[in-house]
Amino acid sequence: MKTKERVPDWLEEEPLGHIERIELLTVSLPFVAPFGTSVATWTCKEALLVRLEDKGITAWGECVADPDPYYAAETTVSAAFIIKNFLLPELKPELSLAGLLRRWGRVRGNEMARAALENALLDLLAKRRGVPLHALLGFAATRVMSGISIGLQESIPALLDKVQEAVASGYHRVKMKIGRGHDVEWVKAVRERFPALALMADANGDYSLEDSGLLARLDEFALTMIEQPLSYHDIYQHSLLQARLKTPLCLDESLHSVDDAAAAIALKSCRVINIKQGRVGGMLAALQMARLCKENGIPAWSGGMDETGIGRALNIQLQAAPGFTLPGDTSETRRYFKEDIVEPPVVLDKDGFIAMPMGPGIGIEVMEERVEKYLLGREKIK
Ligand code: OSB
Ligand code: MG
Repeated sequence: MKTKERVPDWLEEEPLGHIERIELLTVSLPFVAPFGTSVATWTCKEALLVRLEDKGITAWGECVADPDPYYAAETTVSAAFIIKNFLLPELKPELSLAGLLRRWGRVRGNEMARAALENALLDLLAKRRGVPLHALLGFAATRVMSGISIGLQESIPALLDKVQEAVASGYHRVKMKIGRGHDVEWVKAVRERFPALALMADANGDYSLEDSGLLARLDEFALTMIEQPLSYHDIYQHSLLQARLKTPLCLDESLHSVDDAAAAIALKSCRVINIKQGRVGGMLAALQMARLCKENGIPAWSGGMDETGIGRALNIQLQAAPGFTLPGDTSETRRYFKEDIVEPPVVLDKDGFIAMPMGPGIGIEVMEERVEKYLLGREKIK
């Protein structure tokens, strides 16, 4: 199976050049409502941001790690540590981005830390050329599909209200979180009320193979997929489960690289793949993964990590690439934050699509006074 692709010339050839100022910032934005999953309930979005400044250009990256290791092993603090001590020291003006990524090859794991810095550098390169990121990467799109991920709710009526709201907003598909004690009855209630809805469920690894019988009961509800039913570090057991279910499985947190995705495809562990650029090491790795999926007839979609507008903009830019054939977890800003740190907010058009930001780089503007307002800490590296 092919897992490598030729990189664009600019990526190999263009030196990254001098960067005047490099900073790491941590912000915490309150959510409009707590986001509950089988692994944690988050009441705010704490995010590590990478800020680069050079000749009047400001570029940004957002690390998708949470402050805790409940969804993934990396945290905001571990990512800052890795960026400062192992990734930034490799950055030299004469290196191209591809050259830098090769030097990062010694660093194992820590994909979220890499992604934050790689994405900030990509934003800088695109802004220097005055082109949107998707164009720099060789893609074109004017809009992308939308999808919403509804957290675990207090009761089935509360869940039905949330789904109703999402349907009224025009989302192209709805994902509901499930977990032990919040599964068959909850999915059944949503399906009975919304018979034609494109609906899926995300368990965040709450089940084990012994639950195959229970999970098979979900087959009758025509879910487009079940996301990560088994452990966050399993690929193999998912292949055994997939063989027992009619519903397609989708892997999220157990795929950290293109090679992981290749293993999952070869083992038939899933029929769909969730690509989170932040989880797999950045935009370039995400594009390789999308290409692998496309070559193997595996539909892919862009996941989300409740990002601020910076990470959300990256996810939208990414979806201009071929391979992202399913709606992602890309939702309107207002369902996460009363006030975000970027303008303009993400909104759905009358057909439920999200407009591709056409400004240079990630295409949106970071409101620095709001970053200050939600700032937990700021460290100037250079
Ligand atoms: O499993 O996809 C997940 C959010 C945080 C951590 C893990 C997940 C999620 C989501 C929300 O489902 C996606 C979003 O709205 O950004
Ligand atoms: Mg998930």
